[in-house]
Amino acid sequence: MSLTQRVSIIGGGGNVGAAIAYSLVVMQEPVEILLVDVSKKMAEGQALDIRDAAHLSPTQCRSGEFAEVGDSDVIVVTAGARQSPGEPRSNLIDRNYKILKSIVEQIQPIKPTATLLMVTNPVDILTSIAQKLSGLPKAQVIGSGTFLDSGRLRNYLSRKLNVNSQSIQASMYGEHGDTQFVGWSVATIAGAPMLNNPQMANANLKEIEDTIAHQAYDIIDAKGSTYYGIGYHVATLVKCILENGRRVYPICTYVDEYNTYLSYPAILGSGGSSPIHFNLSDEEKTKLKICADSTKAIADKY
Ligand code: 6V0
Repeated sequence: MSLTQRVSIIGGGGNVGAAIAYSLVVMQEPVEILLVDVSKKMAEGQALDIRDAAHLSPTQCRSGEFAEVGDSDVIVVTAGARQSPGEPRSNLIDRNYKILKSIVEQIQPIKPTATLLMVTNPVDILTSIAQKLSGLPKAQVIGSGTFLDSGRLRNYLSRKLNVNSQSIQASMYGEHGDTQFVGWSVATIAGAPMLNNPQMANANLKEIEDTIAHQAYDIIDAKGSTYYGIGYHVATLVKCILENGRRVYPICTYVDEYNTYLSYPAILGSGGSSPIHFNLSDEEKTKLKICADSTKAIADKY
């Protein structure tokens, strides 16, 4: 059966790329997945392994060449170095910029309607750089941003409040990095302000925020890297783009008000993303501005 939509995952020979592909298979997404990697052997191995599962799903998966990528509907980039235990994501910028630049050169021309989805860290800075390198419209270049961190937050609050995480609207803002923060002033349980909930009365908000922001370090300390959580979250974004889902997710999106890419709630569909306005508190707006200024200052150097 020939499928009409294609997702290419560059870095697909690695853990995160393979976890995204596997998640799409489990989600039964009818799409052709192309795994592309500087290590052809790893891409081929992952594709063969995933294909063993994919025959039970409408998803197809194979390894491919850089020259095939530009024609894809969604191009996901997971290629690059990952954090060592204790290392901040920001340390990866020089190494991963070089890799990103060489990738974008190799996949041109990119189909004008494609969405480029960055996952490689530091993801918010590299999303900004990917937009400049690719020449695609700003809306069509996005990053996974704080979608994973926001999932971790909802998961934590769900357990604390004994409410299903689907009924919790709470997000991490700013960057998928050490300065991310919770938008407590706009967090709700099914529309009711979260901080009015009696169970939150004595909660240490800073401690919750720090726990979420540092969760990746705990996983990396224990098992070397994180991939299942990010894999499922990115597959969810890919599915939303392919199906023009128009759902709101906290992702890395271009925010005009701050003149840069930031992790911020945005509507996601086949044309890419557009941020929606949240009336954050003055303190939260200041944190967002600090984050925007530092992300932009670094991205502008490249
Ligand atoms: P990995 O398992 O080492 O895979 C990386 C892959 O990239 C390898 O297969 C490499 O061969 C490949 N690669 C390197 N250079 C190139 C190149 N020039 N062209 C094509 N492929 C190349 O790492 P892992 O998959 O664990 O992590 C990948 C990236 O995702 C890292 O930068 C992580 O920091 C980042 N993550 C981002 C997350 C997020 O929330 N945004 C979460 C987890 C990991």
